[in-house]
Amino acid sequence: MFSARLIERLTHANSVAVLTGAGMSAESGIATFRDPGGLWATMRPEELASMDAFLANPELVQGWYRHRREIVEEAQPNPGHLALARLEAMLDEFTVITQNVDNLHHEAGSQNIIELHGNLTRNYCASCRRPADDAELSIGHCPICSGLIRPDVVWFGEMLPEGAFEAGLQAAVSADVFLSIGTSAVVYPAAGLPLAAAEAGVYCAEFNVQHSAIADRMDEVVLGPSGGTLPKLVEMVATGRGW
Ligand code: BV8
Repeated sequence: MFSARLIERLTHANSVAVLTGAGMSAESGIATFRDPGGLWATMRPEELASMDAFLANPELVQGWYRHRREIVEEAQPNPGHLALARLEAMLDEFTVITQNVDNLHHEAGSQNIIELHGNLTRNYCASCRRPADDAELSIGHCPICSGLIRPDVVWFGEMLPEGAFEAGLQAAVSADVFLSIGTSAVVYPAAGLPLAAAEAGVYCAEFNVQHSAIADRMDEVVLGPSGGTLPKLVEMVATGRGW
């Protein structure tokens, strides 16, 4: 399943960075974006995850995010999320760089998390930027300035949160090992992180159920659901580190 090289490197690593995508949460029952039956399979991203879509039809977009938030609130971290939190506890430096907006890494106990695309459990007013709760997302308008309430996620065409990508890039290129987990690696600038790590000579492994767009740039690809492969990996590393 995974090479002795990967176990060896993780056993002796000081610093590890991981990039996670929707596949990380598939086994928590949250649909991915581009797999058959995924969120985008029935609609195009531009239709819902963009400022244009929001301004054109705010009720539709607000309702979609409220629906996704309800799904996320029911979802639990899966053994893959828990394995990453366990691995973090063993290492001096560990960074979870996530594209996911489902809050599951936080709920799993991971500490050092960079949210590249925001977090679905937060909303704010698009005009005065005051934080808003889900009830206000349902009502749709800010009680202070009557602006539109939106989810705190990064839409297509929007900049990532200030400094998030830069922090993720720094973690990726300075790691001893970089894992790209459950991402199709088609969304930029996030998908540039595994490539930057590979360029910097970091040992890179992809964990996916199929080869992603960047698989051939990785040192190895571990095929299988991450909820199964990550706990096995971490168990072997824990043994190697005497944990
Ligand atoms: C920006 C939040 C600067 C909202 C999301 C042309 C070329 C290159 C780039 C572009 C281009 N045209 C436009 C761009 C830029 C654009 C982009 O990259 N577009 C792509 C689609 C071509 N990027 C942007 O707009 C970004 N901003 O560039 O700002 C800028 C600003 C202004 C003007 C110019 C430039 C902002 C991107 C953020 C968009 N927001 N989400 C929401 O969630 O509603 S993106 C969305 O896709 C999610 O965040 C998601 O995480 C992300 C990536 O998808 P994945 O996570 O990889 O999920 P996917 O379903 O694709 O894949 C799942 C994978 O899991 C699969 O590989 C599958 O095999 C695997 N899997 C399934 N089950 C399992 C599994 N693996 C393991 N175990 C399992 N059990």
